[in-house]
Amino acid sequence: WGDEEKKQKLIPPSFGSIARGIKNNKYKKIILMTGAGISVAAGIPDFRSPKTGLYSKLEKYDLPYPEAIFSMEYFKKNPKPFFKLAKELIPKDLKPTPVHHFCKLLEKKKVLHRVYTQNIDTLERKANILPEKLVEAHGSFAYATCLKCRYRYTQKEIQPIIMKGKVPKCKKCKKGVVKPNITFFGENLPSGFSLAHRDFPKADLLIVIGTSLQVMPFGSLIHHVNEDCHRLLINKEEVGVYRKSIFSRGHKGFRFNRSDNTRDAKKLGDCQEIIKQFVKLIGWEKEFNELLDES
Ligand code: CNA
Repeated sequence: WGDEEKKQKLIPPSFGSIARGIKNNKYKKIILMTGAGISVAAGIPDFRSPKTGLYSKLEKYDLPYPEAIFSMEYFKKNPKPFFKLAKELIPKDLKPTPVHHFCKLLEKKKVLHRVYTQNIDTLERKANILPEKLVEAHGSFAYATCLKCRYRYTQKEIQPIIMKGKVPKCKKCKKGVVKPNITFFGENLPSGFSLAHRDFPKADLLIVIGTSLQVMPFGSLIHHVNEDCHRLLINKEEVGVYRKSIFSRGHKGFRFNRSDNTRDAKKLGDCQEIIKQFVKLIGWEKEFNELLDES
């Protein structure tokens, strides 16, 4: 490298430089990691936002501890609290948000390597993201399974029962509770998640949007891209910065405030507004607005 090139390599990217990079076709394999924050604008509360997040309202479910609502052990004893919450989480006629449409636009532009979402609300499907471009890392409400005989149901079949406030029971074996295929604590992640080991080292840009990165192993995926892969965080608050308890084993998290940062950028605020700014900087407004109009 010449001196100028070396110097440029060391300057960390910014929101603007990443937008320019997308515009100029610098990034060809973009991975998105998304979380509940991207669906708040669709009317689905996230978990951890103070006051509005579901975790701040769990008293009404009368649980021994907050995580019990997604614990397999507890669900087998008492599935009622989960289904009460599911009523709030299931998208009825909810529409994908601008961030979901941005994911689709990256796919249309052939620069999307994959979307890894923790969301279970199926809004990526509603935004028509191709199934092969999507990993629903914590499962989704799209299907449900009887815990006794494993008979599979579609969302359409069980949603009306959940919306009536009832616990869905299996029509086939007449014994089992039918549980939506979302991943609870104590369950294995869907097989698609294993793609991450091959996918992340190939990425040249990682965009993380609307997640606290607190749920593992999902949150740890930010470490699986190569050292020269740029990483952009779009979130209401700073997350994924080094905390000993979370990122042990020498991981440094995002390096926003560190002198050795050569690859991390952040833009804090409402992700829907930020994505609109981003699209404008990239120069994709026309196609983006078409996607918004179609939905
Ligand atoms: P979380 O822990 O609740 O974190 C959400 C993050 O998004 C927080 O850092 C917020 O500050 C941020 N945020 C909230 N609103 C906005 C906004 N408008 N703009 C920018 N940032 C915002 O949720 P995670 O996804 O990190 O946690 C993982 C859990 C949440 C997964 O297992 C999900 O299944 C589960 N979940 C999913 C949904 C859904 O499918 N829509 C809803 C609630 C919880």
